[in-house]
Amino acid sequence: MFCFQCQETAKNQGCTIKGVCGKPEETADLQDLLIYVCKGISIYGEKLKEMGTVDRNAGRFVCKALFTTITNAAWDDDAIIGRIKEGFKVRDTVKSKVGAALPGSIPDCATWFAEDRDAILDKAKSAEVRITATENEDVRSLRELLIIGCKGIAAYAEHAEILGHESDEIYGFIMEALASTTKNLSVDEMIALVMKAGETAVKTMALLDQANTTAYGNPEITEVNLGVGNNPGILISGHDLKDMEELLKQTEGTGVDVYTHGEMLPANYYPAFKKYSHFVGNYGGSWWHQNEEFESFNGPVILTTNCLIPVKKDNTYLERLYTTGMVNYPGAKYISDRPEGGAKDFAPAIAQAKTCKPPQEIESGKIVGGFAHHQVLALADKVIEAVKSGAIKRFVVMAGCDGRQKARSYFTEVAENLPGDTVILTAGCAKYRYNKLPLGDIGGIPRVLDAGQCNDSYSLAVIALKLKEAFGLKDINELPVSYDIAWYEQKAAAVLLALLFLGVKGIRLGPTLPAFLSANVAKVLVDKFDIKPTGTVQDDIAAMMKGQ
Ligand code: FS2
Ligand code: SF4
Repeated sequence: MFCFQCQETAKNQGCTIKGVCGKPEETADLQDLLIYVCKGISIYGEKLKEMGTVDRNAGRFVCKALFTTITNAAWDDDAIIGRIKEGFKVRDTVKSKVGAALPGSIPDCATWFAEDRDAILDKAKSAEVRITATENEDVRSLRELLIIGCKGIAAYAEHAEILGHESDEIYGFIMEALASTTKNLSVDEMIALVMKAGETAVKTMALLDQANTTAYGNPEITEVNLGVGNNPGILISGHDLKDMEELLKQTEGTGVDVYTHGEMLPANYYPAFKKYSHFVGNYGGSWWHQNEEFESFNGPVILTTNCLIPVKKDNTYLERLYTTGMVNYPGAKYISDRPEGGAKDFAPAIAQAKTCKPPQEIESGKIVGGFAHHQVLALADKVIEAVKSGAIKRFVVMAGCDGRQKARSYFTEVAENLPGDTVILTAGCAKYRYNKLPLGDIGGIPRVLDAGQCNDSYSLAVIALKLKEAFGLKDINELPVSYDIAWYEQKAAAVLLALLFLGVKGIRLGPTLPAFLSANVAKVLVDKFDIKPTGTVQDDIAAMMKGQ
């Protein structure tokens, strides 16, 4: 195996024996093979696009497949093999639509086929399927930066599709991008595709924002309860709001309460969900605390997307662990896709919840969130006035992911030590490093404004663009906004590319720069966008306060 797609990769170089995340070699190889098959589909998909059609079914499949390979999502080899086999059928269909229009030599990824499990496992082990099959380090870096960005885009596109919002442009680009990694392109052509991935990431997050807010209303300022009630509960984690909707409907009146975990916290901010009295609040922190928190929750836990981490030997919650969508785990119960026009069936989890003890309280009190673009823009006059009067000197965007590494205490310390006239804009699970600190407010504006999930980083971009307009500035970089981004997995890479596409310069990225950036590719990003690694808390705060 060779995997370097997340921030915790071994020695910040690559996992080669087993993932630091716990991903076994065989699973990693199968995920690479799934990408390989998607490249084959994309070769035909790109040609079909040139002929004037984007095959939506292929676009949907490729998004699901890329999402499957995101860190901490799919752990069940049989499920990944099933998806590989499904990929052959999708490829055949797109190929038949292209007909004889594809001349020249076709790469192996577009023709290789196997029925047998062992043959699939053998192929997964072969060197040609691996990331390291691209020998030149810089070419590999640019290809993988593109694929990793596309994984994030694909996850967001999949969420939007579930809510009935799709875009041929997004599907078409993802296939163009995957197909490009089978060609010998110039460095400039590869960089152009990476930038186009940033543009597509913006469009995809906008589409998802539209999908979420059309279905569930605009997030609004909300106090979220951190304590527990006396009823048994179901804990729902991940990013899928449609699953949240269906679970709330199906649990209503059953005596079973619903709590969010991790990236599902922002569901508390949506009007369509707040109306349910059995939706009690949020339980626990970010994804990497789950071994303890799922244990003490006592009731069923449903993972709708990443991040799901391996169950430890002394954990007892596997028998009440449910997965759905792209997430799977050996021994956990899988909730199947919704039938056409129907809903997923959460009945087994609800029935099990009734036999469980109520959650054990691990904290109490409330936190405030719900500052997506619509809510912040409703407060625009107040915010602009606070900036003009000097009450707010600077905004610091601290969006992104949380993770296990000790060095991430940097983000808590930055939040604690930023001057009292600064406001932190956050989104994603990075927020758990500081969203429970008593940081106060500025004239009623909380000093931590949580826009929502990692995809809601889009909201932060909308807010920045509106502020630029309100202050009559030409360049987004003239705003009193600094970016101190925490990354972990591939959606954060898509968000980063989106910010670069929007012209944001001087982003600090930590706790380490991605291993998938070769020295030369990192240099291009530094020279072009002034990206820098996070440094010490004091130096970074001092520099940010000077607008550096
Ligand atoms: Fe956090 Fe994990 Fe949101 Fe990432 S829960 S690191 O997948 O997508 O952010
Ligand atoms: Fe390693 Fe991260 Fe890949 Fe897991 S996802 S194998 S930790 S690089």
